[in-house]
Amino acid sequence: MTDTRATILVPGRIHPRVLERLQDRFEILNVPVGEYPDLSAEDAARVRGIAVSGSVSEAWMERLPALEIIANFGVGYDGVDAGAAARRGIIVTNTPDVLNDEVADTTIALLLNTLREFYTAERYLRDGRWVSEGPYRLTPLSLRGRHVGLYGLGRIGLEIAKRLEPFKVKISYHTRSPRSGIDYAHHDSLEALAEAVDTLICIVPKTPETFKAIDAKILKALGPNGVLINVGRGWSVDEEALVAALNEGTIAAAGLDVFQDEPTVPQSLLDAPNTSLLPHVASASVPTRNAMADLVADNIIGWFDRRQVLTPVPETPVVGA
Ligand code: A2R
Repeated sequence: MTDTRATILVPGRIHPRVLERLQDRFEILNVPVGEYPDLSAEDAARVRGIAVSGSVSEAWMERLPALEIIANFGVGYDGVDAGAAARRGIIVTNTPDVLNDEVADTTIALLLNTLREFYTAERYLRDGRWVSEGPYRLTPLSLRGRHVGLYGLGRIGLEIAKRLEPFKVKISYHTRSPRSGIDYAHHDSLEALAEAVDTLICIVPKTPETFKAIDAKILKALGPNGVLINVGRGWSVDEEALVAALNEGTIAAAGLDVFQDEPTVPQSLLDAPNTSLLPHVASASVPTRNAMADLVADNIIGWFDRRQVLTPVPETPVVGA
């Protein structure tokens, strides 16, 4: 069945390619982000899909009685109340896999930059200090001899681990269940992992269980040579504890691409020593964001053309029955 003129709601902004792909086939309604959709009852009754890069609460679902699918731009779909959607028989899709390589590449770059201070060294050169003051300082930190722990070894975590192998570091991980067919040492708890390693990479989703999971205790366990890299969600790190750990030398350095309250980064974190801070750019290249946009569009088109989606989230009801 082809169902070409279904109405798709877009709250706030989304990658332009999503709109380009959808606008010929669907009626697009763009509304501001807010507590409830800013729509007449008549328009609300026509909405059958949402394409979103942000959040969709149950309050939105309640006001959209014909809603069938929410297509989320991003692998992390914590902004969408997927449990509520499932209860209402609404499908939720995300954009897994197409960003694994980009995020893994960025993670390695962030790790190396945090250890070897390339950004600061380049600034030194550009400021003319190489000429006036001589060579840039030897970096106290190096990847040599490190033991890297992955908190999360899913689609992205595994790509990070594979990239780490040729760097000749030791690799271990913590997940709730050990991943089959993997030789890296599994630790039953995050604390045990942090005790065992000196470099911790966070790549877990935002869930109630992962809230501020990396706290003062974990940072202490990581130790004075410890380096924290976060490319998952800012939610998983207690930023106050991290600032204290950096200032007090409880750990050596941190590289962060994600923050608790984006785009605001606390001044205390900006002022803390030995950090490399990026504005949530891990997947932010033109090719990768285009692939993510295509997957959002393909999920919506697949649903209205064939009642099939490519990448439903695990909470979503079984489709096509
Ligand atoms: O725990 P497991 O066995 O389900 O392993 C998953 C792990 N994980 C956790 N590990 C320890 N404690 C938890 N409470 C916990 N919750 C989840 O995180 C699995 O190894 C990994 C998630 O893998 P995927 O679902 O394949 O996600 P993907 O595509 O790697 O992306 C991870 C996150 C996204 O949710 C965004 O927030 C961010 O990266 O871009």
